[in-house]
Amino acid sequence: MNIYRSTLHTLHVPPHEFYDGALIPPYESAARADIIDAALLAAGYTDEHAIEPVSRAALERIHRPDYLDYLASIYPAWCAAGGAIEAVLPSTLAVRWMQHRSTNPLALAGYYTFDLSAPIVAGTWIASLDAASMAATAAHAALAGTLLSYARCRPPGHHAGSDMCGGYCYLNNAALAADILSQRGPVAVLDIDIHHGNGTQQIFADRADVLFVSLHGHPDVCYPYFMGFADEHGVAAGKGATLNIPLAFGCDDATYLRHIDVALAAIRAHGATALVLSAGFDTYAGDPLGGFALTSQCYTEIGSRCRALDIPIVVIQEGGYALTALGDNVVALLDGLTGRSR
Ligand code: SP5
Ligand code: ZN
Repeated sequence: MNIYRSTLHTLHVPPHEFYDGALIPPYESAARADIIDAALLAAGYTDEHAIEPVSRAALERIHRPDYLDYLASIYPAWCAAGGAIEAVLPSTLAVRWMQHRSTNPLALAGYYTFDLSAPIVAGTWIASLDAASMAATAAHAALAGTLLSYARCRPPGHHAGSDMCGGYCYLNNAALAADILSQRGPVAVLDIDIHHGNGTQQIFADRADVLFVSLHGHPDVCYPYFMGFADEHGVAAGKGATLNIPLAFGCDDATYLRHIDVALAAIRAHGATALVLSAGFDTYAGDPLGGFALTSQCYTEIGSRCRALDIPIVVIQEGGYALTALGDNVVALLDGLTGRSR
């Protein structure tokens, strides 16, 4: 199994996030990556590979050029325009009937952001590019014959849409990997983060070749609230290539695995030639941003059922905030994917 990780993520240090109206320390922190790295090492998952910088052209296939320019340049522009030096975090968002695209940096931030949990600091762009590069490199390795890769992406990506950041996400690492893999034939994204992968769904909504399947907390009660319902099937040519499986809070291993089998049946029916596993671990029983009750063993079982697909798999790190268990849970998933028992 190829492992992709680096230390550039430490340049992305969000100072805070708004959580249901409260300004709190960010859940999505550099400590998460450190914990995962330590667990990978202790478990013997050490087959690290070099990361190739992702091309602008590859990014432009999933993100709008103006959004990429925004991410790359907004921090200094925001500060120069009088925004707080702590971070770019707009207090006015361009919603439904307010869509004028201003050139004022203070306004632009509200045009390209859908919530208050994706602050941009000086190093956010470099860190995001690095995470995207891991995903792209892993996808290229899969095209060249590597059966399994794990990209320890930070910041995560599945909430980032074609032109919006939010939910700790800026560039959509999983979508980038899936798009690269789609050169070879139909692919599937299986999103197991507890939060619906709204960005990934939006990016692929009109594509028939990329199946997006997600198991997540029911959006009536779970972030991101406005997307992820079972009646969203995709649009235009993509109709039928989106499958949302919203689940009630309290979901346990047995219930979850029953629905994983539904997801895997859809992936087989799609004829997927490769799988991108958008792997969040906030479904874990102890997760502060979760609401499900999965055990560590469940991740091993998810991994082993994905392995049975017998197609190349690229694992992309998404959420997971129960710090004491995060490392063990990542290793548990990888054990299932590699067929290793401990
Ligand atoms: C990548 C990822 O996992 N992003 C998640 C972003 C979640 N943002 C926090 C949403 C706050 C929801 N409030 C929960 C109320 C339950 N006490
Ligand atoms: Zn999540």
